[in-house]
Amino acid sequence: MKRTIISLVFVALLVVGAAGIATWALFTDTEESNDNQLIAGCLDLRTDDADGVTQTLYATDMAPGEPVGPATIVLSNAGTMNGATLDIAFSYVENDGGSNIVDMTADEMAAMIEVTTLSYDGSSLLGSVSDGNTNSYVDVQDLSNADLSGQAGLTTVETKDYIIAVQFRSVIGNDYQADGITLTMTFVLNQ
Ligand SMILES: [Ca+2]
Ligand SMILES: [Ca+2]
Ligand SMILES: [Ca+2]
Repeated sequence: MKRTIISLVFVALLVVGAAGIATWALFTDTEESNDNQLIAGCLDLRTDDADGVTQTLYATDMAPGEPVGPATIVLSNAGTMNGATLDIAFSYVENDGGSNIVDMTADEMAAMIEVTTLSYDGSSLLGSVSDGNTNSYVDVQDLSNADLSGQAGLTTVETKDYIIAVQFRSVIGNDYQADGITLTMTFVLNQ
């Protein structure tokens, strides 16, 4: 319910001064505001217009040199408040296939998956990822150590494309057969 109460207050002041006696009559208009609601706005980050997407990149039986992607995720903000910044983070866990004679670690496998495209809102992020494992190319292991926080945010009306493509390195030993990882990409929208 929304109410507005208006009251008229008659004020009479009697001022006695050296110059004599003056009488002041003033009307004051007071309005009251009721039912004030203070409800926090919200940020609601969406990936492809949903709360989370799975299997953006999916490849089994990857062969040396095989590209995967590019895959696009459309990021949007379905909340009521604009988001000032967006953080992007990566993590992975081991997810090996069967008949794995030599078990390479998740880190070793991630280092063999080169990131060939990584862009947000039309700008490449590859330059922001350092080659931490010094193998001379940007790979998924590097992504997991990269600080990609503080990207431009999302207002409630805009969408921005996030694009990623990877490629299994073409020169890779047989020990990597049947090894695998599951990569998780996390997007956080901040006020
Ligand atoms: Ca493994
Ligand atoms: Ca690297
Ligand atoms: Ca193996």
